[in-house]
Amino acid sequence: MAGSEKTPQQSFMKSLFFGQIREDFIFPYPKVKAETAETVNMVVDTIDKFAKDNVRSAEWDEKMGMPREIVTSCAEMGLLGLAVPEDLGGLGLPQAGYARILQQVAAHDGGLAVTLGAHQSIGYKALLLFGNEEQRKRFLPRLAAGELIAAFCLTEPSSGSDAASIQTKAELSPDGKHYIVTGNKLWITNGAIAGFLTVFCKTDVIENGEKKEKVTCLAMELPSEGVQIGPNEHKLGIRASWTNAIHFDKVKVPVENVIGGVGQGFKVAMGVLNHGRMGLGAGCVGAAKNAIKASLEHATSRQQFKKKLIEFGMIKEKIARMTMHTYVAESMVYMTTNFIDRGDMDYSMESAAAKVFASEMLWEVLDENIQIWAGNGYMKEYPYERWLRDARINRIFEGTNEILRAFVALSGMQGPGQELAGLAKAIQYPLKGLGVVTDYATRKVKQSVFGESINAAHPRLKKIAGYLEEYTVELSQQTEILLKRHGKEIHLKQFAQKRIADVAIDLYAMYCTLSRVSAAITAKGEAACEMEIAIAEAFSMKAHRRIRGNFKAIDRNEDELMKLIADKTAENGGYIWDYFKE
Ligand code: MYA
Repeated sequence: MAGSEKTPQQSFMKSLFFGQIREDFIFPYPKVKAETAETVNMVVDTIDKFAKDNVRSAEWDEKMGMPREIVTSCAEMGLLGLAVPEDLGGLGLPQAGYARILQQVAAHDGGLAVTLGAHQSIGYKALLLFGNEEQRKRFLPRLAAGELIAAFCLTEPSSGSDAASIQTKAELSPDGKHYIVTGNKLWITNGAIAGFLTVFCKTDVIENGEKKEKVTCLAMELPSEGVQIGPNEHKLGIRASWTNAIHFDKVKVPVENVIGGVGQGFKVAMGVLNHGRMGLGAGCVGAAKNAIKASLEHATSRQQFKKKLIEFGMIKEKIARMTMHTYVAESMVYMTTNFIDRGDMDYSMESAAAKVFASEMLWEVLDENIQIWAGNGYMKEYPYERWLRDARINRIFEGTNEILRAFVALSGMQGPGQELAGLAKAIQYPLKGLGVVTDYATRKVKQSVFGESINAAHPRLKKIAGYLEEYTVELSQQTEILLKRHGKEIHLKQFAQKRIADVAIDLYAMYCTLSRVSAAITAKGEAACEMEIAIAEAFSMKAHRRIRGNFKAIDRNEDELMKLIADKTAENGGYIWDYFKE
């Protein structure tokens, strides 16, 4: 579809739900500017050298913490102000450069990546994105220099996925000069070392003459009277990082420290997380690359039945899948960071999709790495069980993959849902609504007769483009069927949401890969891109089978049976059978 044509939403994935392919958003695959690449590559080398001499992952895991001086050394290397503008003391990197560096840190140590990520992916990101000039000048230089370490305080004992339900309260002081904050935050990364907290609280606001409670984001500098930091939590993985509960008892925060406006905190939190999820996705790519290297080390040296492991088909299949999924995840991450760097559109769905794909990819890669290392992989003597423990959190934090799937499905369906509602109204009042009906009808006729076409992909990848053209139109058709079937109840239909989200994530993954491999063929020629082409084709064939299955299951599925099994299991208080008592 031509780039200049009107689209209902300024987001690539949202457009897919209308059956539209905004080629102009994703082709050509973004290229990093030479000067950014130079800086980033230098920092990457520095990290590798530093890690070799200083990162002691096994020891940190065992002792449940890294020395505080490691964070200081990271600050000295400029790693705490990666995206802070240069005039405020940072490296001024775009999101893509930031992500690439976090990717490298994660390749060395998950706990260290989380510490640096919690500081700048989310800890002071609200300030960077929504802070006013005075606030940015007051805090960012010290945050970039590591004088202040930041933490993001959203989660509470009773508020995890449901971020809007936080209870921490900020009340305006009688003189109107301060907010008085009281409440509890849970599992706050960097809590124990933080000097700067981004705290989300409920505040009273007046809207249309009515008093309401809305979320507000506050910058809190420590030490502050009334702040109590709990002990470091015992965790399954990322044990090198600090995770603490934080209690606020009537803590005074100046009103000048409101970030993004009173009552605007939910949007601030979501904006921060949309960025944060890209750092996490990139971290997963870094850790996966490292695991592939480890798997190969064993697969190419260990012999069984007089053959190297890599000569066996079942091991080849694993290595191929690990490489393929890492490449696809990387393609999604850097496509999405480019949306952020362009600054011109909504990338919330894309960043959620990349986080889900990358975190599940890493889990699978690390699991297969242990399988390849087999008995050795299971032993503490090797780092692989720790890698798996470290990676488990990625499917949970910065939005569980379940809540992000629901978000992808419902955000995608929101536009078509509004259009259908508008259509229903327009049909009721045919004269007034003629324009709406004609626009919709024209698009539908065009899509069903001519389909959508992809012109910017390399001709060598025609087959993949063909799948995408077909499935994008089908996504919009199936969305419409679901919306007509369930109406507003679609919010409650999580089995359906999961299927639609999985299709949308697979489609986005295919589009990103198609664009990247097209660019590679154009730059290097087909012969030099044999492996990239194989990855794009193999992934799209696998995704094609999943997508077909998901579409089919929209009408023919076992959802009711699964609900019955779950409900009965819950009613019975667990699994009831015992073969020896039957
Ligand atoms: S931090 C804690 C992480 N917590 C979460 O991620 C919470 C997840 N929950 C949510 O995201 C929201 O509550 C959901 C919305 C999505 C469920 N962008 O009615 P609504 C808009 C833009 O749907 P709800 C941590 O883990 C929406 O359009 N806008 O709201 C630390 C609507 O707008 P409008 C968004 O049902 C980890 C409005 O908001 C978004 O309440 C440390 C209301 O929406 C969005 N995304 O729930 C990590 N979502 O009214 C360090 C919603 O205009 C990591 N909206 O229509 C470092 C990396 C390390 C790497 C290591 C690798 C090895």
